[in-house]
Amino acid sequence: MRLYVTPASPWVRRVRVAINELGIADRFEYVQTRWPHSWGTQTVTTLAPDFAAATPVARIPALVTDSVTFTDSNAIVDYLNAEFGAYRLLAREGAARWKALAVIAVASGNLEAQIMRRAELLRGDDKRSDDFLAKMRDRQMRCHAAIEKDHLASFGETFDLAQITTAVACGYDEWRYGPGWRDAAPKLAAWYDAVAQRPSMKATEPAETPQR
Ligand SMILES: N[C@@H](CCC(=O)N[C@@H](CS)C(=O)NCC(=O)O)C(=O)O
Repeated sequence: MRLYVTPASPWVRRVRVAINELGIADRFEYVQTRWPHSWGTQTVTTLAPDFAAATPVARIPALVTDSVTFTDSNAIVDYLNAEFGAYRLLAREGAARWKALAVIAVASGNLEAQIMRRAELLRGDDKRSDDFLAKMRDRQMRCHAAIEKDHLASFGETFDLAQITTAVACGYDEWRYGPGWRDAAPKLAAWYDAVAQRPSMKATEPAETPQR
């Protein structure tokens, strides 16, 4: 299987953490993608031909298997959880599934805000909207606080997809925007400091995307 990646992407990271937690990292070929800083607002015309051919969405992660191509992290982790994880990272059905999906939706909303904020920042001083940046930051802080208030106490022993997505949202915020998020959710920050030591998290710490 071929997984298109970059070390800066939190969506890629949640897939890679899931892969490492499932112990199946050696089943994948990891293909590094390259992006110009204009990716946030302009069509990227310099994508490698194999990547462009694999995904009309032209975003990462994308997973190419012998039988199917997935162009979204949710579809990828759903596939890996079912095919290789015996539903260990996300319950197949029932209350446990709905509870996890509720957490994932908040953590993903947080990640979307962080990526939109990043794209806006890349537009440059003269074009960016301070109102939009503030709106995204407010969403991030609300999401961190809501996970702390509504979900943290019920996190179980398994570092599952709900926890993985939450940890990746914390980690990206810290890496891109600094420790300010910790004020919004100090208990979540303490939890994050512990799970950030897991080998799956250590092996996938963010780094800047190679430029093209
Ligand atoms: N909902 C998608 C989001 C994927 C996404 O936004 N990826 C970003 C990298 S963090 C990307 O490829 N952006 C390039 C672009 O938008 O042109 C997922 O879960 O995979």
